[in-house]
Amino acid sequence: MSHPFSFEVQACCSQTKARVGLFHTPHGWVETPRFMPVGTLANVKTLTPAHLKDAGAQMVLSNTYHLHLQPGENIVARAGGLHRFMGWDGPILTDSGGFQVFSLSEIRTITEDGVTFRSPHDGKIINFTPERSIQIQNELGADVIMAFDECPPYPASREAVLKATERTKRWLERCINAHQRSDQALFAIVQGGIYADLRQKAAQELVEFDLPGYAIGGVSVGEPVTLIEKIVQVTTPILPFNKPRYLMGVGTYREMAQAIAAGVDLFDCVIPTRLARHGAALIKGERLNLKNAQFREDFQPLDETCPCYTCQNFSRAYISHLVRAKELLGYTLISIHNVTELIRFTQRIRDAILNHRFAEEFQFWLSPAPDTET
Ligand code: PRF
Ligand code: ZN
Repeated sequence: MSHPFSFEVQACCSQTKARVGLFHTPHGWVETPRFMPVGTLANVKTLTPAHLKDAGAQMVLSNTYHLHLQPGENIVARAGGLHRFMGWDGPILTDSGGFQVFSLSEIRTITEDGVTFRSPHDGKIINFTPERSIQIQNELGADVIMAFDECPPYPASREAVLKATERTKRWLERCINAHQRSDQALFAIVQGGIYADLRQKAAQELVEFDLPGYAIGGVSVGEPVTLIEKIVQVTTPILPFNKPRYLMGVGTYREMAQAIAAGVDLFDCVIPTRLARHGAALIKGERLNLKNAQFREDFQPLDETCPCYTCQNFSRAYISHLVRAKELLGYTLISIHNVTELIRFTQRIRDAILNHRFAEEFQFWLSPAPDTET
């Protein structure tokens, strides 16, 4: 396994910085730009790997924090690694755990060494350090593993963000030293909050480490969407052209289109599966709440232009019935559609870039955003 990872830019848009790429991993390639569904606990909620393949998923995400708490990385390793354990033979990416500790556990302390928190299951004290996160991710065995970073909250002072950004760089060095497996690509994460100069400084410093990929973290944490767009635009020009770029936790139509125009390749978000569990379907950028009375006798598919299994076989009336009755199949059917829809959106952008029509076809999403909170 001499060069298990490579990234080729295959085409570029002439009016924006958008590009089409192919990312090779030990478990196959990923065509970019692309949306990655989130499988927090080694499953994308309510979907089987067969559903994910049909939806066009190429790479899926999972989480170090959740898998460490249950079932534990030792069980996953004994199963033969995450791919075998979850029955997904395509590329997998694991997030490093720090962000999930900050956003999900109540009691936590951050020091230079790492993060200490209480297990929400049994109250046991758990310590995550850069070394520990990498060791767990080495045991889980995903194709792409993420550096252990500190994501400052929004809003946060410049001083606080500067501190978190500098610590993230020191933690990256520790991650690189701890990383043991050449068949896993370690991606760095650029922090820096809403401060353009801190973002650029962080990006410049992290690029020095010459890693196989770079992520933009610390966005979509409550700031106005116009700031997300600005942060992405000032960061991407500093990242290496010939390495994949991943915008963490972003998966709305507008933010993905804008970020792709700035040169981002990969996205993930829980939106499609979370909305599905609330009975909401994504249709051409809008959200349809299937619990609304108007759908009880609506015998059309969710989206007549969608090729997904749900839209080919079932009506809004049927899905509305399932969701009202809290039948589990309802959540599966909407998740199939929503995940397909977001992957198709990024696939349509990919095709448009290849056909030199991205800026025209996606003008609607590329125009300035209304000033709303994320
Ligand atoms: N860091 C990590 N994971 C993340 C984020 C981050 O900043 C975000 C922010 N949107 C989502 N997931 N490690
Ligand atoms: Zn559909």
